[in-house]
Amino acid sequence: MNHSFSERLAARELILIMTILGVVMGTLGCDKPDRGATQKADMRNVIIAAEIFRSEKQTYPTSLAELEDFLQQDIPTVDAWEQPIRFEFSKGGVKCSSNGPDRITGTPDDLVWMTQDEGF
Ligand SMILES: [Ca+2]
Repeated sequence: MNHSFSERLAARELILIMTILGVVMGTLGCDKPDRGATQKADMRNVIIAAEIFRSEKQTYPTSLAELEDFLQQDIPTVDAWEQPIRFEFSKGGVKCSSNGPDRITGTPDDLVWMTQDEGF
């Protein structure tokens, strides 16, 4: 699927606006979402970024470094509970997961986000 330059630009601008709003709201303390909501938003943004990467390059990123280079910014690798976020990259998609509030893998509170073309 090819997107016009303006569509790609609009998607990038949307991510930039979402990021700026998150930083501003966090800095001002005017929004104190629970850790789970913040974590879900962060992981969703990684998946959105992976989809934009694919729309431009016709393939998913194959590493965190490749996605960070594309975004020209670092991606958080620790979740809201200070545990490592797991990233899985394949030609068929990207998946990121967190152990959730209990910090234990494979329990019902785990958070998982993945691209539409799972490929796992
Ligand atoms: Ca868990």
